[in-house]
Amino acid sequence: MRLDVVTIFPDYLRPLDLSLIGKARREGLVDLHVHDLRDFAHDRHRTVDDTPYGGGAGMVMTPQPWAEAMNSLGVSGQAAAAARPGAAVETPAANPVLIVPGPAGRLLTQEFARELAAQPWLAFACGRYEGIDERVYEHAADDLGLRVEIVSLGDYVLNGGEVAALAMIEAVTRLIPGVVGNPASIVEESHSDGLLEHPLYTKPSSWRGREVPRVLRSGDHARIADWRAQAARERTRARRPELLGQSAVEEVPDLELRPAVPADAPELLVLQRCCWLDEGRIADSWTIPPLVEDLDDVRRALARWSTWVVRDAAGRLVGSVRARAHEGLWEVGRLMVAPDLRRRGLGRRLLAHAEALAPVSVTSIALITGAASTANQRRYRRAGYRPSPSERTLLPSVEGTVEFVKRVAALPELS
Ligand code: 5OB
Repeated sequence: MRLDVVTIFPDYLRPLDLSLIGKARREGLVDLHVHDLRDFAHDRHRTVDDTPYGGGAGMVMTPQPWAEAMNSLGVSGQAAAAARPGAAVETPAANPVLIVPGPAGRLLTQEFARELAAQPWLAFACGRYEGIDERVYEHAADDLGLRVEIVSLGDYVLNGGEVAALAMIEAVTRLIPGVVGNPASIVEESHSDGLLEHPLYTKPSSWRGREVPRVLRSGDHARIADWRAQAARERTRARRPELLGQSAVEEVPDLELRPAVPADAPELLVLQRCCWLDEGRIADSWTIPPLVEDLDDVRRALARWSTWVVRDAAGRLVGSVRARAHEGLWEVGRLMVAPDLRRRGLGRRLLAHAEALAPVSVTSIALITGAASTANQRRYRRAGYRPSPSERTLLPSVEGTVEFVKRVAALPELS
């Protein structure tokens, strides 16, 4: 990824030479350039600001040095044509996304950071004083064809964009493959599923009279995953209750979960086509089974799998999951939730329901998901699943998918 930062304080960006990002730069994963805005001011005092039209306190950054700085980055002029209405919406790869840190911008979230991490080129314009002349943004968007994003770190004021740009560059670059050594540590952290992270413990198990929770020493990975999920919810409720409205896990209205019957088949077909459309787009494949099956296929599957459906209070079929015993393991599949009821924990509940109905002798629960479906893979990891090594999968392999497995303790048969 190429990164450019334009600032009147290039020294503020020095920390980027250190640590993880410095290493990523040396390894060629990040190509970072810091530019001094004053190099593009031509008067004796290298002036970059002036008083605001309409009056008011403070100073405003003048447009000319910004235009020249952007020009020096090699932003290609002909891209403007591509940005006109009706043309492609995406910034052409030859141009950067222009990020202007500012408290009046769009909030930087983990989801937004992921989107930015997929860009080949980001240019940061760090403002000082009261802000930058509005025509700089218009020029960048209309004349240069750039996607312009004003981005805020949160509802507080800083003296300038530099510290915010540092935070944004760290949040984004650590998501570039290879920058952080262990990809699992990216998946399993705060905010990756919209909740705060559960508490962490390390040795010693007893310290100044304080014990590590017993369950974490039990070796029972299913119980540990449940405990951590519960602790994450409690912590989120206490510290960031507003996140629960978006991600949350208990605030599903009364929904009835029951075994599917043959009469559910048409609605299941509609829901699966709706739900797997995104998968088709991610995988760029329109031949995946849930998309191409017809009504008879769905009816036949109901006879071969244990399937459960959820209906809302009005009777609409809004979720489903299925499972079957397959050579000593429990295979779970077709986990789906209607688009308007996502991020409320319904999928998690459906999955837990399918898991709870595994035969007592089962020690592994297996499922497949799209090889490129990172959001789904994150959910399964959160639920205690891990990818199977590709040479040791338990289920028949399906092109374009990866297998995830969760080990569960075999229960003693009741006698
Ligand atoms: N406050 N995010 C929150 C910010 C901010 C101030 C900034 C830039 C980003 O510059 C003044």
